[in-house]
Amino acid sequence: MRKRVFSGIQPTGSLMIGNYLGAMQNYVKLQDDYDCVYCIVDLHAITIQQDPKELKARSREVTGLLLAAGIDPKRSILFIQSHISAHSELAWILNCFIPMGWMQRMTQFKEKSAKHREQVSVGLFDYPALMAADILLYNTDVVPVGEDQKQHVELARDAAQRFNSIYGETFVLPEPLIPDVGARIMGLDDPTKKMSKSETASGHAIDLLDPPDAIRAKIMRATTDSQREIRFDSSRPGIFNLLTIYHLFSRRSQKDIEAQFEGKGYSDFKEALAEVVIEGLRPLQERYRELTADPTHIDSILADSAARARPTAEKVLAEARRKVGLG
Ligand code: ATP
Ligand code: LTN
Repeated sequence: MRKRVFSGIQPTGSLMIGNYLGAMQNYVKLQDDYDCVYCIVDLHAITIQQDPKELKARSREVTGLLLAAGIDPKRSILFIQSHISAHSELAWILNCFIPMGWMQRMTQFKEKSAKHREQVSVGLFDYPALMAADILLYNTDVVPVGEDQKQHVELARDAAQRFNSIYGETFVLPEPLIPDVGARIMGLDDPTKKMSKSETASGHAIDLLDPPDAIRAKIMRATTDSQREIRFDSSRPGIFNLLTIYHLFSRRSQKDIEAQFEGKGYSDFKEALAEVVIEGLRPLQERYRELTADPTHIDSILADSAARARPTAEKVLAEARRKVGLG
């Protein structure tokens, strides 16, 4: 039997190259060797207030982009979290086993609550319990994510272990899978901050559906430093981040890239980077346009996938309910 992969992505904004390089590329590759389940986590998205129409449209857009990137709905499952109510129900049960102290250590909550000070919901604090439910419902072995989600996957594992030690073997213990390079792409406008799709500053992220001119403009304006050499030097976060993006899109070695730009200026490098990103995204953008030409296509894939995911989720939930003594 193949091992199980599960991952989730929030419909909170336009998917951008950080999501692509940190997570989506791994989602696609893993399909060859694992049984994969990918989820558009709209229940996580509402931990921060969303416009209802936009949330629904974004969920379809994210689905279309995952398909365009190479998720194959015949081999893998791709569904919307709120279509399977077991996620909310198991999250409640896990809530009752996760100590407050574990949640209080979550760095994403600290960062997001500082940013959205006026509307920090209980849901935002509790976000890792819902994420643990997502993962544990599908007997997940491996969770491909960017660096920022490692702590949450570890919490899911700890929650599973705690439940199992009280009630006996119930949940499979998951492991995070984080790429060696590209796990933390930084903002173009501020290379000390993680690139994030919900950040609205116009020069911050390259969206997967950005037209070539927008990509060029954003890269040409990207923050670098006042030095000259084009080298992979992690103490120079701006140029290091741009070089990492070049490396991942061009699939060329770091040594080759440094040799190519030896003696050249930042603007030559940025022009070349823009072309590599434009060409790298072109096939995905074309497939996205084809896929979305028929507006019913995506909804039918989502309905079919949810129907395939539901039996596993319901079985695991029933087992957890029984162990706890519910019903
Ligand atoms: P938001 O800004 O709404 O929190 P996000 O951009 O962080 O969203 P998520 O939906 O939370 O995106 O994450 C989807 C996947 O992309 C996760 O696996 C996450 O770790 C990964 N990811 C997000 N940002 C980056 C980044 N800058 N570099 C690498 N991977 C990233
Ligand atoms: N919290 C994650 C999204 C997410 C997820 C998951 C990732 C929700 N449930 C389960 C992996 C497994 C994020 O913000 N990227």
